Amino acid sequence: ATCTHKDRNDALHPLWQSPLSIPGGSRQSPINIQWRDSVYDPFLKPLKISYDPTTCLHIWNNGYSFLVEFDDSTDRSIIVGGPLENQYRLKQFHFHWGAINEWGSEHTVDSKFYPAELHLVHWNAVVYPSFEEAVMEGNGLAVIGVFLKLGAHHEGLQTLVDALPAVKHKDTVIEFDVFDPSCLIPSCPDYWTYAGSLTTPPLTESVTWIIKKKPIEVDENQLEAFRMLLFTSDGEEEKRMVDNFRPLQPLMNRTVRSSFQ
Ligand code: SG7
Ligand code: ZN
Repeated sequence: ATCTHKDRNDALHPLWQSPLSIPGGSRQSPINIQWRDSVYDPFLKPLKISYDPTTCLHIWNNGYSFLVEFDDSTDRSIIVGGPLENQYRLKQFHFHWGAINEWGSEHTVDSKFYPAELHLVHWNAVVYPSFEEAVMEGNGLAVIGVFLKLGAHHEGLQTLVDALPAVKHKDTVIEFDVFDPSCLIPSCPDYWTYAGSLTTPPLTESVTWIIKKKPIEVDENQLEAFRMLLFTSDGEEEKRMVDNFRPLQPLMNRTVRSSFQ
């Protein structure tokens, strides 16, 4: 069966049924990446990723997604290069996914949705004293986006999936001491980059997006484990955590650059 944008938007989380979904900025995210309209930039450097697995702290169900949070008090887990002028520190990663495999990603490529999308959120600790301040500034954040597609079992992701039943309800946190999220990033160096925003309130236009061209493969059971999580707290009527993505935003006067030809 074909799935239209309307079908997908009808499924939206209450967060996006409020006026907050109409911010009226000029560099909002997510966007559709039109492959043929992206512009190869030969000056874009390769992105260098260097994470220390021991900076991993815990997993938290915040009632919208689950976040894996890192100690960002030092430069132990960082990215440099790519489109970035400074090095950026890893703060957390999280995912967005759908109720079914036909949608779930925030970004699309040539209007194609993937069933899920990983976001690794970093902040510019060279220029700003805290994450909270970086969130408010144009060059404050850098988010790596990785598409998840249905395919082979993902060994690295499974460690995380095994921990999810313990954070089923909103506002639950568990220790998650050692994890290297670089196992979730495809080794193919190709990416698209554009200037955008956070995809949840406060929707600030502070994000340099770096979207990896190549998706990672995960299996059906692993996506199903995401869909077993709940938006709701223990004791409330259970609501499955699915369709936690923001609708596509207009490109406006922006260019998507590619690191590849
Ligand atoms: C998820 O996406 C959470 C948020 C995150 C938001 O809802 O990961 O993180 C926290 C701490 O609530 O917001 C400020 C921030 O990172 C938006 O992040 S995103 O634009 O990469 N999707
Ligand atoms: Zn996100």
